[in-house]
This record gives sequence, structure tokens and C-alpha cells, in this order.
Amino acid sequence: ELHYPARLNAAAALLDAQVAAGRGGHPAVVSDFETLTYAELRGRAAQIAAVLVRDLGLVPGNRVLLRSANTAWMVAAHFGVWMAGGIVVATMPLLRVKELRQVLRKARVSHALCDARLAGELRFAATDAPDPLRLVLWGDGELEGLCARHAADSAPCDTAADDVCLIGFTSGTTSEPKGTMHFHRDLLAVCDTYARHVLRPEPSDVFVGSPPLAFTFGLGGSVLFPFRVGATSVLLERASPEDLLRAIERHRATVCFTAPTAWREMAAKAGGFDLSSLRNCVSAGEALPAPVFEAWRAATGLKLLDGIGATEMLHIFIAAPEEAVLPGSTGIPVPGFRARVLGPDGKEAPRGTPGRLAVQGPTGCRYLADPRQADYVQGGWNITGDTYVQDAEGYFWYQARSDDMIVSAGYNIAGPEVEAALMTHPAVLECGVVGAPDAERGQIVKAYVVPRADVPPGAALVRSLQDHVKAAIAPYKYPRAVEFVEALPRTQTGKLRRAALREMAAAGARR
Ligand code: 3UK
Repeated sequence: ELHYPARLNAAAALLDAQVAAGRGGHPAVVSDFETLTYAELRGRAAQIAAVLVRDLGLVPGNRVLLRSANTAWMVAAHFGVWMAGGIVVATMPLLRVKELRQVLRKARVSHALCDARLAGELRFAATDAPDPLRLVLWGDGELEGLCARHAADSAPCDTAADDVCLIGFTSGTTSEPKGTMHFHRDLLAVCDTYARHVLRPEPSDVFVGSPPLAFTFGLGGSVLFPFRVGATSVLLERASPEDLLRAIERHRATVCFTAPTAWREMAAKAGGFDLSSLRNCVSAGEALPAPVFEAWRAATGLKLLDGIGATEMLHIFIAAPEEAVLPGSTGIPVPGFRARVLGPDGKEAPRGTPGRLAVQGPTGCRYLADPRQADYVQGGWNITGDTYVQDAEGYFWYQARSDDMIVSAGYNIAGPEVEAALMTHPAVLECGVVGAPDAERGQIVKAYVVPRADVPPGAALVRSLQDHVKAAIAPYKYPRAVEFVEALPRTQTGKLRRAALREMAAAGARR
């Protein structure tokens, strides 16, 4: 059980607490262009809070849109909003006018702080928003100038522990993005559950990762987890797998977090870098195929720590600490969370049988004005869209997104299992497996494969891939159709868009 005081401001708990503990001079963020100590970051956040309240008329509960790559200003802006008692609505740099418009409207945004380099689309989106938007930019001197007129030592707003402080939007792989609401205490709860029990961070740790701060995977890894213990966060505006490797070497990073596809590429390139500082390697966002786990282990001697998280839960809720990792399994519920696999009747399914994953914990269950709340939240449990199996030992094994299960001639086939088998073939760079409509079998297994540049795609390779899968897993799961592509469709958070592949497969079948 976690206990927090009834009055709680996350900014005070994460920043002021470090200054009070004597770590004011310790580097909090190291970004591409500047390094800020905890004291400096706190000062900048206090000034931003003063600009919001005194210059822009913010009152507690107002929603403030933030738009930027991962920079020191972006982190300071988050804390400025929290100190002012506002609600952060962070948006990814990749969002375009249409999506920004949805966010402005859904979250009833009244204020925005934005990196000047990304202002154009936000300005455009704001022209027909329902509420007038008070927009201030940094990077061109505007916010900097306003900040300079305010003292850097004001106290944070006296918020309640269960005042909303963050609205996170899901990436919306299949439907309109859902807004999920999080309290001040939730920001601490993810630190005191997942981070504390699985990562066990210390002030000497150096965190680095690729996800944008607007994706809660990134907010946890780049801000909440390091700051809860007074560690250092290295922020990258661009974070390709190679950028990550370079940053680990240069900053002697100890914790790195990114998605499975990036880990796969990093494993292939790890040889050229000194990664001896690394201690914790976190993979989330998509299932971690066992071959990627093995490749990283072979390249570095380190285990990848898989973990399933979700925007609605704020962060990871099933994972395993290093010593308890089972390759191919997501892990066990993080202390503080409970997880269950539900059968079709909504009751807990027997161990070993697949069903829908449900989770309950200190976070979750709160959608922003969404009629889907009743489908996704039942009796205090979040019903995920994922099919899992829990084994006799209690470990959870990911099967597929529930709407991604392939039914072929009466067999249930999980695309990710076929993908993992394909990935161990040396010619495969990336792949995605979905069901394609088929008159005889209902669906057939279809693989979209990005071959390595030096391998000629053709009938011989198709047969080699099929034989490879038949030898690796139950033969009925092999891809009867294989199509070679140059790239796979992905969401802004890097997830494979299987729905798009399914549409391609359906269009192909109609031809
Ligand atoms: C899928 C996984 C298998 C799964 C997230 C860490 O991904 C995050 O949040 P989203 O809201 O998506 C949630 C959905 O993504 N997924 C995530 N991790 C795994 N599937 N194995 C995994 N390890 O379908 C889940 O329902 O974008 C991840 C921390 C914070 C996050 N928001």
C-alpha cells in the first residue's frame, strides 16, 4: 500500500525534495544544448509557473498544452504547470494540425507553451478551437523574457494528492485517441511501484531513452523515475538507435529505455560502442520477441527487461526484475498492481488458457469524457485490449492484441509468435504478421517482411522463410502468404500498425 499526504504537489515531491535533500547542485537534466542542476531546474519551473499565473491568468485546473521535443525547457514547462496547479496536456512533436485540433477540443485547453520551432501547426490548429488559446513560445526569447521578470523561488500551488495534473492521450492505433487522467499522486505511485521494485534507481544513475515526454513511457523514464531519487536524465531531441548508443557511451548511462525494434537495431550495432556503464535495459510499447532478447544478451551480456505499460495506467504494471526475467514472458504484476486473465464470461480464466488481460492498481480507470469508459473500466479494473496467458508459476505471456488474433481453419494463431519465429531468420530485418481473408480457411497467415538489403527477395526466400517457421513453431502457423515491403507502417509511438497491414492484406485478397 502506498500512502501519500492528502495535500500533495508532484513538483514539490520531485524537485523541491531533491533540493531539500542537498542535491540542488546535482545535474537533473543534460540536454543537447544545456545542463540544469536540480536547483536551476526548480528555479526555471518556478518562473514558468509565475508567468502562467500572473501574466497569463492561469487558475488551478486549467489545461496547458505543451509541445516540444525532449529538452530541458520541456521538462521545466511540465514542472511549471504543476507548480501553478495546472494540468499538463503534452503533445508529441509529430502531431499534425488535425490531431492537435482534436486535443485542444477534447481537453478544453486554455494555455499552451511551445518550442518556437514547432509553433506553426499549433497556431493553425488553434484558429478554430472552442476556447481562446493563450500561447507563449520558448526558443525565440518570448517565454525567456517573461520568466526573467519573475523570482525563481515561489512555492508550488497547494494541490490535493488527487487533483488531476496530467491528461495523457493514447496513440489511437485503431480509433480516436482517448484522454486518460492522472493525479499528482499517480506520478509518485509509478516511481514507488515499478521503478522502485524493478529498476531500483539511485542518485548516481543516469537515465536515457527515446520516447517523447508526451508518451508516458518517456515521461516516466526521463523525468519521474530519475527525479524521484535525484538521479540524472539525459534528454535527446533525436533518438535513433544509433543516437541512443552514442549517448549511453558519452554520458555513461546506466538505465536505457526504448521499444523492441530499437533494441533489435542496437543489438546489431552494439559492437562499436562502450556500453559498460549500462545496468538496466527497459523494453516496452510492444511485445519483446525472444530473439531480440537473445540478440541483446549476445551483444552485451545484459538482459532486456520487458514490461507492459499503458497510457491509462501511466506506466508499466507487469514486468520482472533482472534476476526473475523469463525470456519471452512479460513478467509478473509489479508490486502494488494486480493482473488477471479473463475468460469470455468475464471471470478469471484457468491458468494456461488465453484471455483478455485486466489490471488494477494505484493508477488507472479514468478516461476523460469518453463513452468507452464503461467498456474499458469494469469494477475498478482496467480491461486492456491484450490477449495474455498466465502460466502455473504466475508469469504472464503476451499473445496478441485481442483484435489481432488470427483464426485460420479453426486454429487461433497469434501474429507476434509467428513474427518472433521469422525474426530468427537471417534475411529478416523487420516483419509484421496478420490474417488475410481466405475463402477456404476464413483467414490465412500473411507475413509482411522487410528483407535485409543484401538479400534478394523472391520465391526462394519465401520458401526458406516458410520452412524456417515450420521448423521453429507448430507448422500450421506458417505464413501461407509472404509479401516483401520496404518498410512497415508504425504509429507515432513506434508500434506496428497491424490494422493497416490487415487492410493491405484484405485489399490484396480482393485483387
Ligand atoms: C502494448 C505491450 C506487449 C499493449 C506504454 C510503457 O505502450 C504504452 O502505452 P500505450 O497506451 O499502449 C498500450 C498497449 O501497448 N504494449 C505495451 N507494452 C507491451 N504489449 N508487451 C509489452 N511489453 O497492447 C498495451 O495495451 O501507447 C508502455 C510505459 C508507458 C506506456 N504508456
